Amino acid sequence: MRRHEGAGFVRESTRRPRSVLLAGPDPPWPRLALVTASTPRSPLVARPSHVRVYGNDHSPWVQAVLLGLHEKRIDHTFALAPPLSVFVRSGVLMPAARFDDGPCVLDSERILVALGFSEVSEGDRRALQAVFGGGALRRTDHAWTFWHRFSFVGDGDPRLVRRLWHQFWRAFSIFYFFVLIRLAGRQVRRPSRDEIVEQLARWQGRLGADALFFGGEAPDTVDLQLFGLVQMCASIPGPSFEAIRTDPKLDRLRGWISAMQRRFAAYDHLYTARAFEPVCPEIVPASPAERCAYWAGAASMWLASPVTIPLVLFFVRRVRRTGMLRDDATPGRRATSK
Ligand SMILES: N[C@@H](CCC(=O)N[C@@H](CS)C(=O)NCC(=O)O)C(=O)O
Repeated sequence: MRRHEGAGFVRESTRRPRSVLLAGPDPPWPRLALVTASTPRSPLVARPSHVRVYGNDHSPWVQAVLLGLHEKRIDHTFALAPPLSVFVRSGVLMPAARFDDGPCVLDSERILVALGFSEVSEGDRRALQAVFGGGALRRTDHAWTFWHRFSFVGDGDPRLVRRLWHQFWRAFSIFYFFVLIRLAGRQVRRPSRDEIVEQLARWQGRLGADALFFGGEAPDTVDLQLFGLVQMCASIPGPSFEAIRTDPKLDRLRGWISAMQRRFAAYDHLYTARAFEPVCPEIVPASPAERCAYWAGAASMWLASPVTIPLVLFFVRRVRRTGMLRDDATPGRRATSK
């Protein structure tokens, strides 16, 4: 089980805690929560006692949330398949997170802001999306590699039966992304290596002269999302990962990756563990039983394609029509309820 106990929360424990009744609209945690004093860059936040994250750790946005929870030492569990009520509302859209007994919240930035990290500027959001597009579009270049790499992702539920069910059912999300990327690949031009390097070089140019992180002395939302993107690229290595690893113009970016890797050396979802210094423990792969359940799910999704393809198209349209993929961090972002 991937579960992290909430000890040693250095960044916030050094501040004087202040008990405040939480007011204001739409908090992702129950009202009357205890909140802590915070810096001007991070709004008042509650410290949930437990967060349940739904998604797949190949997703950069799921990675960003898991990294944020790790950074804050917040107890959390990770499930590959959402509950049915969340699936009905938002399909496989990930990440979704449940703070204690509150409603499920969508969108990595929204979740990270609720955890006390900063909002991202519109320009940074677009630049992150550009890196995402460059990496994501190449993921299905080799169909077998795509399906096979996903088979190793483990589920965090303590009960075997639930883990097997999650593995079987999450095959729908892999099927969904396979169809979506293949369809998008027909409509969107793939960036060349030079364009990928240029996008990444712009990011490294943003690092302050002496700063270890984009957030300054500690990682902030942009660090978590960009490092999440690096993890996505490493999870199924393609041209973006090759550029990140080897391009001579990206030395500073690699320095930042190493700084992040040092900070997250004990993190459970590190796809770059062996690719960058310091070398870290590799991810524990799913058990053979879980992988069998995943492959049974994958076969079922293909066999049931007269049903599953229309279901994919239904959710692709629904997610876009209802604005669930919106990029801005202002109010109006969607949260699915229980
Ligand atoms: N802005 C969202 C983006 C989330 C997102 O794009 N998630 C992808 C997985 S990497 C997804 O679930 N996409 C479903 C879809 O595009 O329909 C966030 O930061 O959470």
